[in-house]
Amino acid sequence: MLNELNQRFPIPGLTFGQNRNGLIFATIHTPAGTGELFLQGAHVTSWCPVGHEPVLWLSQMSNFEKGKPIRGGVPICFPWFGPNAQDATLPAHGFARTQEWQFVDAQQKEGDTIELQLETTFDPFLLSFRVEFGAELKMILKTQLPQNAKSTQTFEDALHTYFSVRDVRTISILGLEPTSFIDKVDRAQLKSASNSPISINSETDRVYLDTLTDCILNDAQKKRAIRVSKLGSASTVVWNPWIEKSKRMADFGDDEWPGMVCIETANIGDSRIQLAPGESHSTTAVISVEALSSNRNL
Ligand code: TA6
Repeated sequence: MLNELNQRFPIPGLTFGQNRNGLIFATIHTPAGTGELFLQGAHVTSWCPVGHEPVLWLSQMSNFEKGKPIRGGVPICFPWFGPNAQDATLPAHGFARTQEWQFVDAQQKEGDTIELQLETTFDPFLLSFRVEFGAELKMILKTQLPQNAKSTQTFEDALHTYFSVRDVRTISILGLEPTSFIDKVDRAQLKSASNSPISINSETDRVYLDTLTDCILNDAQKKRAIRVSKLGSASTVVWNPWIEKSKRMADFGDDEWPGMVCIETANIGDSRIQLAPGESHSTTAVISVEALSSNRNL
């Protein structure tokens, strides 16, 4: 499989490898930066544009085994978000992040960008995932319902992006000030807009509703701002597990919580997507990084 992939996609800067548990991954190394993606779950596990520190966070305790979710990077949540509403025994965030995908294409694009395209099926849906590793990280999750499908179908999706921060207690997240949210740490209560940037000083698990806006993760200690732009997504989730929840996750180090925050590009709950036979939907996230000078106003 490895040789076939390396022969099929002879692109400078793109190599395929296999970890000790047999998981296939693609490594990208170009003048624009580096990246990595695991075939299982079409899971982006790292992205580092040249001149910056790694942008995505990955737990030191993550599993990298067949059928187990990777903790960090960009898990793809599909066809539901969180626990399954009908059957609690089903995997949280659905099956897409743990099932086998297929590499279908790899392209060199302008600006030293490499684009990978992967596909999988989750009956009755066809899923394709395009990711561009370059000066920006662009991810497009396209869900199609074939013309011969028997009926209209609905699904939730999320690009559950984990960002690396110096200290989550000192960051701020701009862009969601005017947006109401479901507070999953407080009995899933609907709460009105805070009208101020988000700061994190306890367990935070919020689903922001009906928002199409960019978010900016302002990390003064890393002297950078990360912009999360999106298309085809009406929900944004902000999550940090803080102390106690981190201890309850075996694949999350007890002392890792200060180094990460999730800003997730999603369609959840009332914003779930409905497709008629023959229709498709794309959820897109574009991540970019800019250096923060000390006196820069965002
Ligand atoms: O996106 C936030 C969230 O839904 C949290 O409630 C937490 O469960 C997180 O996802 C991680 O979920 P996972 O199934 O990957 O442990």
